[in-house]
Amino acid sequence: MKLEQHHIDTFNTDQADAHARAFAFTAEKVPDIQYVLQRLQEFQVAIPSWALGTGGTRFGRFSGGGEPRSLEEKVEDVGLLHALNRASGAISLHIPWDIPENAPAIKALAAQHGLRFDAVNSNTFQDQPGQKLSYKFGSLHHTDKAVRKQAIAHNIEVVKYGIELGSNVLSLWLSDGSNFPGQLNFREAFLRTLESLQEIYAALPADWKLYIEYKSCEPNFYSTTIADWGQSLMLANKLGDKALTLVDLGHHLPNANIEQIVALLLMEGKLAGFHFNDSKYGDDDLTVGSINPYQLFLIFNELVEGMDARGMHHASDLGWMIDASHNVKDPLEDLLQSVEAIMIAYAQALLVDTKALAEARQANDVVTAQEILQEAYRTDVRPLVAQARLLNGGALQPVQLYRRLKIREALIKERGLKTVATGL
Ligand code: AOS
Ligand code: ZN
Ligand code: ZN
Ligand code: ZN
Repeated sequence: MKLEQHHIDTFNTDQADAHARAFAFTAEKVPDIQYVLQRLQEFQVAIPSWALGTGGTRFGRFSGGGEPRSLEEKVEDVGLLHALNRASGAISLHIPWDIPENAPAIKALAAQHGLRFDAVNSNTFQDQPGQKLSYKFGSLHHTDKAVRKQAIAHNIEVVKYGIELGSNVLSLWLSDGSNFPGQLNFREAFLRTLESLQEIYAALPADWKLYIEYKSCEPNFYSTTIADWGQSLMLANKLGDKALTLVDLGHHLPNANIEQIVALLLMEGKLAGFHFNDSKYGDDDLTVGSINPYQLFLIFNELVEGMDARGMHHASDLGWMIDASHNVKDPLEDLLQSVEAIMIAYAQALLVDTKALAEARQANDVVTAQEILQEAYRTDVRPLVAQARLLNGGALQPVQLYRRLKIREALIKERGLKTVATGL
């Protein structure tokens, strides 16, 4: 089965009346509905190639079948998501899981689906077959210069692939750290990381950015060499303007105030963007908005306010990406849910009465300040998000249409039941 525009149009026609009523009900209360719809129509979230298969845990992996067997099929899956929601217009690749053997052909295929290539990700947290030196004790922070050199060369190679694909961001996450006290000299490990990053930074083309992702723990459980936003920011500041701090929502110690971190990184001009996901315990990588949608809204509230204050363009001045995948859902349905959750939080943030909020804050009227935020958060903005999708040519209810058209069944038929996509 091939998803075609007429499937979407027929489905939307069936739902048109119910949608029009719901939209009118919400839109009536929004002072500048055109502004909100335009922002929502522009907003795009990149899909990570490694989320297109069922995620692994170290205990097991249960493929639902029909997973992409090649980079081409990964691009096709993201194309499918984008056709349904018109808000997933980019794919983020991971090297070496996604080596583009024929970059112009992959680029052309992506363009056919209206997709561009978002950040390219390097991998120095696993040893690859045939690799000379091991990353068992880290990569860019390694005590052995030869290992550091190998990891630096890999990152520079990833940039080369990115250039061929038209990407302009290298996104870097290091698992480097230590498992036991005494294992590592923290200061020396940090300085070796900085030195390695300086070499990678020097190899970046002029219009490229380097995103430095931090993570509190895992796979190392005593220390991580880039463990938090302060450590990432220190590196980014020392490196220069192209280096920025990437926030993955699952990478903080419990109860961290992520929205405050976001506000300050943005203020400093050092926020790269996001890996969106949700979590209850740690780096759970659950569907965005499935555990704590209020936190997601509060983050978007800081983003909208902070980006407006700096004259930034919401859709294009930060990197928006999902980093979530799970064991028990159809990955494509999961990704549709994640994008929807992001759009909802963004729409709610666009509804915040910022002027009234500023006045309440000035007067220390705590109750009113809370009421203003929750007024926006408790508005059912789903019809606004659906309307933006409709205007973009997408489906009013992407998951419903995906199921109605039996897309997973068709993918299983085409690709087989025992497929396992490369990834975690
Ligand atoms: C790891 O925990 C990070 O979230 C990275 O973004 C990682 O590169 C990604 O999960 C895929 O490897
Ligand atoms: Zn991440
Ligand atoms: Zn992670
Ligand atoms: Zn994660």
